[in-house]
Amino acid sequence: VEEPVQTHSDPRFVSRLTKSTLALVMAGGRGSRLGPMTQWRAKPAVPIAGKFRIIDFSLSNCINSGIRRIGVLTQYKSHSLIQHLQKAWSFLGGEFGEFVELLPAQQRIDENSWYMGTADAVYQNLDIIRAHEPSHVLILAGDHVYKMDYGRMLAHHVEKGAQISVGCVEVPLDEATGFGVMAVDGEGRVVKFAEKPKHPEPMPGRPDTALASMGIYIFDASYLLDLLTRDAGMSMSSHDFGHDIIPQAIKNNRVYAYALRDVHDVNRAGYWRDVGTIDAYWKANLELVDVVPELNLYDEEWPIWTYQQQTPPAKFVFDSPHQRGCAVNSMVSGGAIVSGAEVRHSVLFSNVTIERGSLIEDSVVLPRVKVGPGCTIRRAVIDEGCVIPEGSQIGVDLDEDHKHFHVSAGGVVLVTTEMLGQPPMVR
Ligand code: ADQ
Ligand code: ADP
Repeated sequence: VEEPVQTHSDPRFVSRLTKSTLALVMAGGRGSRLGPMTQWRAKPAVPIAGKFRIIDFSLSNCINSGIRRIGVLTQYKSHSLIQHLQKAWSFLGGEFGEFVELLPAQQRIDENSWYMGTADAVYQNLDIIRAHEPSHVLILAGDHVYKMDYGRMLAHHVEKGAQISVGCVEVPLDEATGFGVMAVDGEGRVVKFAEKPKHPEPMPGRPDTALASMGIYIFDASYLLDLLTRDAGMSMSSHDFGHDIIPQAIKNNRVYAYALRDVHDVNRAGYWRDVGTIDAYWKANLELVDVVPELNLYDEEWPIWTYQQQTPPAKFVFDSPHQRGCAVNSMVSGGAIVSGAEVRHSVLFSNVTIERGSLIEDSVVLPRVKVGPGCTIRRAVIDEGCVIPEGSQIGVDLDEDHKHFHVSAGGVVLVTTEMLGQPPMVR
């Protein structure tokens, strides 16, 4: 067991903390607002940004922060997620006490129950947590897209003498009802916490803004064990961090907020997206195509790790005198072939093929999609493995699209294999 860490005067202050922390990534939720996209896979396994899966962001943040003991709690439709974790994240083999460990819903405690709320998911793994003897437990969501140095949050936690820290971010008031909304005192201590309130409270003097929980928490390990054991015995509890544990804890315990963004600190600029809806998912992908995107995937100091299939380079073929093979303002992944077609302001994932005369605009095209000749696709998300027949018009006439596909509130058309009458191709 590590020496207790106290102050910044210890040169290894942060590295001691990260080393003695166990991260638990919650990857079992359904992500139901993504609708048909999560019919075959858990939300953390949804492909994003050309060649990643959503969960790669939280896991990369851990590695880049120096937290290398990680458990991933899986449950719902986890096949694709587990496959990805095994291919991409098994390099921490345990030799140096470092690991990415799968913690499937395993009915360890009660044979009749799968995980209920998020706190229950952690409670079911209590003996595993105990065995690792961490000083702190960092609880993360596997379905957020962001870069964050958890080392700074741990340091803040210890300096404040907190028992729990809650990561938070300012959000527009009209979006706040989807989050845990909190209020803090002058010292940053959380004094109010309402999970998904109907009428969220704005921040003092900021009528259009609310302080939202990112759903990520640091706990002193011994304190977490106590809290969860107590919560498990309460029949009225839904065993959820946002609904039960945090609102209860602020009454008697030292719960502090840690802001992802801080206007006074350039190192805390903080990009964060909960890509919970089709519109948010579409937008988060296309933002990456901006000349200088808010989320820089090319940052060598904070690499996002993933599994990469071996693919040949992307290829652009000039098909006939009138038909170009090109992509502009776009990201195109390996194995893609754009033949006599045009791609504008779009993201093409691995092994996508676009045939002659087709136009793809403002769209997100997932791995192994085949677009036949003469198609127009605008403002769309085309799910993994779809085969788009010759001459299809998607995102051109939304009334027509409504009949066959899923049209989001923001007018983005989602096409899945199922809607095309094709077998699922999710990997
Ligand atoms: P939600 O995101 O709505 O709110 P929830 O559905 O509990 O919370 O999911 C949190 C994370 O845990 C997700 O990554 C999900 O996949 C995962 N998860 C859910 N149930 C699980 C289970 N049984 N086993 C394993 N993993 C599970 C939360 C907080 C809010 C906060 C938002 C920010 O409750 O206060 O504002 O996150 O997005
Ligand atoms: P940082 O300093 O945070 O690394 P940069 O300004 O260097 O950010 O930009 C990050 C990435 O954004 C670059 O690696 C590059 O891919 C892309 N980028 C930035 N400016 C341009 C530009 N003018 N044209 C095309 N891509 C750009």
